[in-house]
This record gives sequence, structure tokens and C-alpha cells, in this order.
Amino acid sequence: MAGGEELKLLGWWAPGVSPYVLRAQMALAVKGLSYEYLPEDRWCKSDLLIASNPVYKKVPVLIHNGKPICESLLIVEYLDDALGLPGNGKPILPADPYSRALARFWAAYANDKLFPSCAGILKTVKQEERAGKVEETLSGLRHLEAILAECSKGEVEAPFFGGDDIGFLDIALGCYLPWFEAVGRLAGLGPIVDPARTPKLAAWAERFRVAEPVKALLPGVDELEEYITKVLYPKWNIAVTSN
Ligand SMILES: N[C@@H](CCC(=O)N[C@@H](CS)C(=O)NCC(=O)O)C(=O)O
Repeated sequence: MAGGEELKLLGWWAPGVSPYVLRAQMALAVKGLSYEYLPEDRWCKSDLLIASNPVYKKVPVLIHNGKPICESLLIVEYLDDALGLPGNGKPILPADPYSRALARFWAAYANDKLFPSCAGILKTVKQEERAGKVEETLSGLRHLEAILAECSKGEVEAPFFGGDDIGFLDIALGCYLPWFEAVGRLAGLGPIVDPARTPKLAAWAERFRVAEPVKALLPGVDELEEYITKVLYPKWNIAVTSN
């Protein structure tokens, strides 16, 4: 609980595997806010989750002084708006309106296009469809490479999309890094964020992975692979094959 504020996060039972929950946790960590983590189970959702997110019944949901906020990107923005008090870390969103709009655009792109394409690599079985998903993913990463180059146009290269500090787009994209790695391994593709194809993005990923305070939240890729194959493959009706 932060300075009289009550914060609860409805999250996932398996830590780190939901990029959306991870995103909310990263934002809370960057803000230095403490909160109560309430794990949810897909097969047995709590009354609190159903009451808090009656439309989608999905996590994460942040509950701030009893008021629920749904959708991971909105939670990140909300933390900045509602709890951007002095002492609660630096702002996550850029101050400049145009930079804010750009950060929001690319965060939505990562959410709606890039990650579904990447997860789609594992969900598609037909060779041709899978190759299409791989190309969509790599093309998305090339876009982000260009954006990162744009953010780092100054004389000294900025370490993050947010400049010297982790910002909105860093969190929006960084929560997918374990997934990119796991998908690359499971699909036998090698690194998806590959220094040979997208060198700036690969260097950013390396910096982000070890950055405080997000590094402690990132799951091990072995654990994530196990979750994908044991929990998600059956849900997606995918037979486990040895790669
Ligand atoms: N667009 C949502 C996606 C949230 C989402 O898909 N959450 C998954 C966990 S990874 C969930 O709650 N799944 C439960 C279900 O589908 O019933 C966000 O960004 O918060």
C-alpha cells in the first residue's frame, strides 16, 4: 500500500507468464508502488475478478481504493495519472504530447499486431501460415527498430524508448521479451529479436532485461516454455512435438 492508497492487482496464478499482468507489475515497480497480488485461475475466477472486469473477466485488473481499472495499457497510464505523485517514481509517459501519441500508437501496435503475430507462430501448424506469422513478427520488429533509432537520434544514444529511463513503450514492449525468446526456441527459429536483423532493438532488449526494477519480474524462459507447452498447447489443441 502506498501512502494511504490501497492497491490490489488481480494477476495470474503462474507468475510472469502473462505479459499483460507483467506489464502492470512492471509499471507498479517503476513507480515504486507496493500492492497486494491476488492470483486468479482461468478455470475458477474469483467473484472479485468477475465483479471488477465483468466485460472481459480477464487479468490484470488494478484495484485502487476499491475502484477497478482493466486493460494492461490503461493500468500503466492510470498509474501515471492517478499516482504520479512526487516520490512515486518518474513519469512513465513522455511529457510532450506528440511523443505521448507516438508511444501510445506503438504500444497499441505491439499489443494488437506484433504479439498476436508472434504467438500465432506457435498456434499455426501449416508451414505457409506459420511463415506468414514469422514475417509479420519480423516486420513489426523492424518498425520498432526504426522507432528506437528515431528515439536515439541525439549525440548520445538513449538506452530506452523512454530516453534515459524506462518509459511507456519500454514497458509495453518489454513485457513480451520472455515470450519472444520462448517462441523463438519452441518454433526452432533462434532469437526473434536478433542482433543481426535488428541490432538496436536487440541491444535495447539486453539492457531492459537487466534493468532495475523490472529484471526481478521477468520469468525464466524455461519456465515460460513449460507453461506454454503444458498449459497453452492443450488449450490451443496443439500436439507437443520435440524440437
Ligand atoms: N487486452 C488485455 C488482455 C488480458 C488477457 O488476455 N489476460 C489473460 C491472461 S494472459 C486472461 O485473463 N485470460 C483469462 C481468460 O481468457 O479467460 C490486457 O491488455 O490487459
